Amino acid sequence: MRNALFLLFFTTATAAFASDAAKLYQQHCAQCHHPDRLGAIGPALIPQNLHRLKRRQAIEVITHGRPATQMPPFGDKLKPEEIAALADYIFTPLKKAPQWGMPQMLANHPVPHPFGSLPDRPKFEADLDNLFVVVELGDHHFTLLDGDTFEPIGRFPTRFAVHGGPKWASGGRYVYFLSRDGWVSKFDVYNLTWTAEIRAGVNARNLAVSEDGRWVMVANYLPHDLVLLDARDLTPVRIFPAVGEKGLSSRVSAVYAAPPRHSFIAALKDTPELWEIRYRDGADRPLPPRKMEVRRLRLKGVLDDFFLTQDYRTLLGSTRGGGAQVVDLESGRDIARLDLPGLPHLSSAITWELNGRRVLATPNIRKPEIDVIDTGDWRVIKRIPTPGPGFFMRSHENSPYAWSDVFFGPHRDLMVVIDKQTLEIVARPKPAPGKTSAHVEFTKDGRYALVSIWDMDGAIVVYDAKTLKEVKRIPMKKPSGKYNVHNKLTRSEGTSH
Ligand code: DHE
Repeated sequence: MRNALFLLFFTTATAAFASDAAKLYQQHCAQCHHPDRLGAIGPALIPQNLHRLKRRQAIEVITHGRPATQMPPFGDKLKPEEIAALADYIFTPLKKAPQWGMPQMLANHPVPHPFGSLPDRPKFEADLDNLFVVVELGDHHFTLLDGDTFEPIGRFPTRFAVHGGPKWASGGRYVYFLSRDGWVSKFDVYNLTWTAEIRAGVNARNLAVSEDGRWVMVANYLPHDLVLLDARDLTPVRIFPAVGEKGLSSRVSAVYAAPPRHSFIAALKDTPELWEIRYRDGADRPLPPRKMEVRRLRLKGVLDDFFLTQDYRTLLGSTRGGGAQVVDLESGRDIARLDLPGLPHLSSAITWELNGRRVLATPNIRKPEIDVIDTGDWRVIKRIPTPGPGFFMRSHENSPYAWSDVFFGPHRDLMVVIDKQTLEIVARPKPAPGKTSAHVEFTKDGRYALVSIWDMDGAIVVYDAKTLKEVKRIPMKKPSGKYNVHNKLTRSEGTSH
């Protein structure tokens, strides 16, 4: 009886507490973060979008605000227990899955500069084939960097929490960005301005652009779908609900463009299927969106992350629970299994020639090793021990070295440089002792390697890729990835695609 009374009291108290938090939310947060917490000028406040934020950090942000953003402090308006209740509230799952279809997308689709309305000549002088986009997570900006002088051409605000590689397209004139909250933003490099945006989902994974510059495909966790956009002004043209063969609705792990196949390749996260969606037919004629069909490839296991070989005939995917599977994209068959412990970060893998064979190297985000695999017979030929697990790997056709970070663990301020022929670590640069260093990208000629110091008081450190000596340091706010237009558009073997 006492227990039942206590339970009744507890349940009633919790319900009252939750409803108080809901009221507080509507009063203080809804205007910027959306009445249903889906995000508006402020980010979405639902567990799916917050999983990199800890509860104590949420309390800190509500109390003190977020510098360099429009988030004000509430410490003088709300009591500590009200702030704690709000923090709990935003980590509470929504009662109903949010609706995000064509009407919602079209209501969130500003087009400040319609396609074709801006001049076709760049406003600045630089080698247009050696520009970098550098994402600065610290205050949600990106810098357009001249890859010859290493001088910034401009710095521009982005949506909150851009994730994944922004995609260069149309010979380097446009770049497409995606935020975790599902905002796709198109930047015109010639005119140094954003031309169109759309919110294509509530919680998005990544986007891909077709090689003809015609289509953008967005992979979403929430809702469960792929969204096809007209790349010119980001008008949504088709939604592909991510429903597996057995009727199970699924999140989409990621989508990539496969240029020689004229298709998008996507992996489903909750059912073992890979999808291929072609945008040109067998006679190489463009297909209208309604005729783009989903080709389903059945897999033995669900893929979290995957890598497409340089010829786009084969896919190597990491399987939940360890190991990796190799899929032949033509036949749709599993052709090999690999013993890769931990969680290889395959979207960051690179390849090169070694003794006449093409090898692939991947960092591992759970194990302190880099695995080198022969792509001819899919044998692991070397496991290179590293001072900690890594996130990103890079090289360049003109460089004898492959670089990886050591993103996790006590040695996160180190980088490792591997000789691509001996497979030995030959240097361990420490660009900023005590600060995480990560993510390398090379200039178009491979002469310089750029490393991010992942810190609010951070920088891009430029190394001579041959002597491994530092040549320049450009201050930036928590720079994450950087993307060289030439290396991306030529699909360099040393970078992600
Ligand atoms: Fe990423 C790329 C998934 C956490 C920074 N990350 C990608 C891609 C995928 C992915 C599928 C490829 C997208 C593309 O470029 O088209 N990332 C995941 C995860 O599943 C994971 C582990 C958990 C999650 O939160 O989703 C994850 N990623 C992170 C981070 O915590 C990082 C370090 C900081 C952040 O921005 O949130 C991070 N991911 C990046 C970066 C890239 C990326 C910088 C682009 C790499 C590149 O150079 O191509």
